[in-house]
Amino acid sequence: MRTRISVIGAGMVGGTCAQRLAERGYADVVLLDIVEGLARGKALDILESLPVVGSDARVHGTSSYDDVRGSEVVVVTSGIARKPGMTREDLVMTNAKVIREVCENISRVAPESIIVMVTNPLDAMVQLALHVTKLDRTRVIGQSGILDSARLRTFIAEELSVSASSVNAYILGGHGNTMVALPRLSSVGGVPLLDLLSQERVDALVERAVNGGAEIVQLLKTGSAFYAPAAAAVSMVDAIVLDKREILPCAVRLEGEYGIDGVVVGVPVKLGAAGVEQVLQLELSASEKQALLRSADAVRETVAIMGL
Ligand code: NAI
Ligand code: 2OP
Repeated sequence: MRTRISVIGAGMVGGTCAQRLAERGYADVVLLDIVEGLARGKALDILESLPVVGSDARVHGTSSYDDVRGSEVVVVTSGIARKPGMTREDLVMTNAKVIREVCENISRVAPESIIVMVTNPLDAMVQLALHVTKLDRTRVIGQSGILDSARLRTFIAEELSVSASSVNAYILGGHGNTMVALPRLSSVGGVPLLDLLSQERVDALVERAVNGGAEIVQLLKTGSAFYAPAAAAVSMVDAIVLDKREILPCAVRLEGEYGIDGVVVGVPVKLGAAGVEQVLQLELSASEKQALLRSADAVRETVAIMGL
């Protein structure tokens, strides 16, 4: 039987995830939305693109969770996105209702799956998904740090006029204004970033990355970023389905690591066929550790709004 990956929510992020996954060709893709025509229409459009790009994946649009049955990975993108002036936290009550319903359905039809959460506010939604599905923390993982770090890598690469693939940069913490950039541990071609750029320039690039989502919301006006978020979520699916054991910054519930217990925040993990196979513990400075603790507190506050 071919591997099946389901994407819940056929909006901008979900549709783009489905397209990227289908083009890879390593699995069949189910795209589900409450708006049935939307999922079926996008799935059919993606399917008709595959002879051109040379993929034999099957792509199916649906509103029925029966089609999600047996999925190895389920990517959850359903819910509302930010409009100008909104924070990710403004989405909490509306999206909590959606995520509860979606996770109950995933538990019913695909209890063995690994869930990659994308819906915002990301860390709180991962925490809710863990609560509803009762799955182990290794199997419910959120996408945040890959995107945030990719934004920082992009800006560093532009500034230094080098390939972004030569730039290593990490952003950890919650996917909100308290996210924690680690310039001290960032490098370009193995050279420490702070040897190449002044602290002032680095601070400016970090600030742009932290506000990267809002910058795009301001430009688009009617929604939020989707190309880079979809690329980031699909890289997590790659790591799981292809058992890559890749070290990626992902949102995971910490159980004492970094002095944080019972809260979901972004940290580097080893991602493979079993989901999170290891939580890596970086040696943080006192101020970096403080910033991570502050970020965890901000996630705790958002989770408290849901009464968990
Ligand atoms: P969108 O509005 O384009 O798509 C959301 C889709 O979810 C819609 O098609 C809607 O019909 C569907 N939906 C709503 N309730 C549903 C339900 N109960 N069951 C199934 N489908 C349902 O929004 P977009 O741009 O795709 O963003 C989706 C979410 O992802 C938002 O919460 C956004 O904030 C978040 N996001 C998170 C990122 C991250 O890095 N973690 C990055 C980008 C977006
Ligand atoms: C972003 O960072 C909206 O969370 C989304 O673009």
